[in-house]
Amino acid sequence: MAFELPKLNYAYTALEPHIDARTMEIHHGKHHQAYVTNLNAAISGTEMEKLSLEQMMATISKYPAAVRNNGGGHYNHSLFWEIMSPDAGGLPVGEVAAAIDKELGGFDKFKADFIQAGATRFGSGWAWLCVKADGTLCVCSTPNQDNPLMDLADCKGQPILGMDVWEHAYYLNYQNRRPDYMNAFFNVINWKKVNELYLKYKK
Ligand code: MN3
Repeated sequence: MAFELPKLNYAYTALEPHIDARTMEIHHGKHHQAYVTNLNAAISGTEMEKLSLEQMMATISKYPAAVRNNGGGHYNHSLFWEIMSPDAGGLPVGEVAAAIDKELGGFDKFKADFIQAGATRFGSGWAWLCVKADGTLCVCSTPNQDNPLMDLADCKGQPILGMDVWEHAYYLNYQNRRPDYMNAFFNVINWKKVNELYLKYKK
């Protein structure tokens, strides 16, 4: 079964002024669509067609670079659209808020560490908040379209929040100012959704 570009739950304009409509339109309609198209082309007619995206990530070291890059791109962006919302921002809610306080030193420390993870990712990549195998939270980053579900990743876990720090995520509005974009991203984080994912994946 071929993978498909997921629809957004909000309009391209909905995250303004933090993320502008033109960036959203190109990011979703062009970049993410290209990952989906290229992933489908890479797995067409192979055994990989039978795998779920999660199964593919877990054994990604066995597969060609096109599957790693485009499969990761499809997984990462699908999560990214879900954990943003126009009526969002503010502080974490629910059980994930308590876990951030207990395990990551509180919201301010988490935010600083998360932004630091994005800022120190040279070139392109992602910053993550993950649930580790032992059920605790961690902050880390991965290069390119890798993610912590991949068997070859340096940091492993189930991502429940991801921030895209590729230039295509912010360049039209913020040019080279990645820190400004990362701070603005905190105004659109859908903490209700992040908490749902935390409850789903925490052991
Ligand atoms: Mn992107």
